Amino acid sequence: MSTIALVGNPNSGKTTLFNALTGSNQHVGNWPGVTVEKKEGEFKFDKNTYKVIDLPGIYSLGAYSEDEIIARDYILKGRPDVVINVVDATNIERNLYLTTQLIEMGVNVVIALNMMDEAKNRNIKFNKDEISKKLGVPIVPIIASKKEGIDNLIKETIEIINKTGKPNIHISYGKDLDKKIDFLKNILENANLNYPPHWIAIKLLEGDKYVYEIVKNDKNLNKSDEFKNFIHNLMDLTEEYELEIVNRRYDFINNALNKNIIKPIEVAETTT
Ligand code: GDP
Ligand code: K
Ligand code: MG
Repeated sequence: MSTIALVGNPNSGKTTLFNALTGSNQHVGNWPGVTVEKKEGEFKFDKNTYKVIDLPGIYSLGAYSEDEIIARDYILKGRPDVVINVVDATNIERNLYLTTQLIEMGVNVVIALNMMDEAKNRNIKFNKDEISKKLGVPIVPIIASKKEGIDNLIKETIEIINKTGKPNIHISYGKDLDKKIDFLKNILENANLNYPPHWIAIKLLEGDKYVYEIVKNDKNLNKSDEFKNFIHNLMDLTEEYELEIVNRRYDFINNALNKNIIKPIEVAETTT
């Protein structure tokens, strides 16, 4: 059975979409070891059954909260066939920050651009196809609360499930960091770390303690002096790297949205 994970910011409409997809065919449990709620359900399409998982709402995929760790561990170890990234159309810039991190994980992503009714009310217009092309991710507009666009979303999702090959979307973090990522990636590729090397490399540069421990304790990793030195010096530099990585993710988003989103100029509040 293929598995679909729903990922998005809190209040983007994940649970509403989950209900629209699975109807009453769902059950609630807990993630192992924690009290965070785990919702699983199923739907049928063309005689096939698809499993759907509603992941906790998150803004990022770091290791700062239990919710973030649950989401990223599930995406990387549970290996869903596709991630539906629920994006609030009225707040697309901020929501796409999470999308950049899904792209970094190298997983199959489809964006469900939700709250299209609200976006329309606020006169926000998208050049959806151009944004999709720039991000390298398909975008399906939906109104989860009215069950609109769900059929299109299911079709797009199944198309991705049936497609062979991994997505290959390139986010540049600048010449210097890209070089460091490549250096780490080459070494990490020869170990069997259960996580994609490209992702681990970025997380190390961001100073992710959880990933750092995995790398430090792995016995199969060929720790050359060059590598050991690199890792040893890393912790003093990650603050700077982290900031640069955040900025480059936003560059990637702004480049995709540039000229492809029209918003009315927000009227400044007056205090007269
Ligand atoms: P979650 O935190 O991501 O699970 O978000 P929820 O599914 O709980 O939705 C948050 C709120 O947004 C709820 O009040 C929903 O009824 C509402 N909502 C969900 N989808 C839509 C939509 O497409 N349009 C509008 N206007 N409201 C929506
Ligand atoms: K909620
Ligand atoms: Mg929810």
